[in-house]
Amino acid sequence: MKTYRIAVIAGDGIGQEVIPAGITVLNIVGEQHDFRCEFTEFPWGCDFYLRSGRMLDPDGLDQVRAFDAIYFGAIGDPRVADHISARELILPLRLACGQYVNLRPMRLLAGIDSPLKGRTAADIDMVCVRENSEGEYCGIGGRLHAGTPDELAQQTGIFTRKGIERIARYAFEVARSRPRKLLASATKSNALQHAMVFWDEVVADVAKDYPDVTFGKYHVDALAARMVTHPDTLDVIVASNMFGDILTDIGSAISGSLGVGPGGNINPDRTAPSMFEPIHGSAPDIAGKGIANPIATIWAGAMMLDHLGERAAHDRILTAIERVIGDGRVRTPDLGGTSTTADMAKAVTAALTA
Ligand code: GGG
Repeated sequence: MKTYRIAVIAGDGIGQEVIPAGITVLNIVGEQHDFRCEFTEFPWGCDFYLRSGRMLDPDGLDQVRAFDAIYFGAIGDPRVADHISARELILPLRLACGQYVNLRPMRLLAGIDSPLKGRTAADIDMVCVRENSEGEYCGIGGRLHAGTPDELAQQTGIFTRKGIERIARYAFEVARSRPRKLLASATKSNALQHAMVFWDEVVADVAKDYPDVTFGKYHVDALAARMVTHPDTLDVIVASNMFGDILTDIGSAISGSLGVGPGGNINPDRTAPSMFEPIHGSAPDIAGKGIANPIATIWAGAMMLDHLGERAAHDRILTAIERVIGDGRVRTPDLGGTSTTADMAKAVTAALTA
């Protein structure tokens, strides 16, 4: 039987509640499709930081490189500054593992009400291909003259031809694989005359290799508005690190809840493990109540199986999610119901065997 070695980092807050739901689903679907996931849990996150002063083991990045994939929950805790929890765990993992693509489907599932009036599942079906290794989140910069009237901060974005070209090519391939074959590039070249003009030039060069894909570029502010006013005109979006981060929260919100949006941090060259996570954070306001929506995490687990070559198992999980959501009897509070995380996980596992 095929065995996949999965590093599990449940992380903080509701990450600790939704990851077990995802693991239950992965175990069941493994039995159904004749493979096994062997999970190794790492206790990294903010509690670990408060005990040790580090977000992960000193050799943590080397430890996870040995796995086939990483299943990640959420990060963030009010007791630890956000720039520590994100910058010292999730971002180094993405860089160390060459996960230069952040793939985020944004789909309104039938049965969920979008906050956009009159919109149904037929109107909202997008995927964002977010650049995940450089751009605005490269971490270069610094502060000077702390606490004085002359205090200053500088945060630099890095955009390389290699980085833009490879994310654009990946996005065009995703667009080519989808029925509508549309690609929108998020830019801001009217204001960012160096980085975003360069982005536009490189993306336009790559577009020449994809005459079958209908390509357009939008300033990111206009694109954000278009996602709300005309989501049906959008299919695949390619965006820089920060633009993609922001646009995908909009995409998830118009899909009914941040609790349903999955994400894959992909190393397309497969030289190191890819990492799969719900796009939501640790939600300290509901952590510990057992009411977090596990759908995003379960869906992220399905994306992980797809990446590992288990397409049929991925499809089975998606069908189960669609059944549960479509049926509407089990709903966590983010979707207007009163069900618990465990109720939702149980409903999905029941649907897997139905
Ligand atoms: N489940 C993912 C999570 O906890 N994300 C919080 C975060 O720090 N996100 C930053 C990013 O996706 O770049």
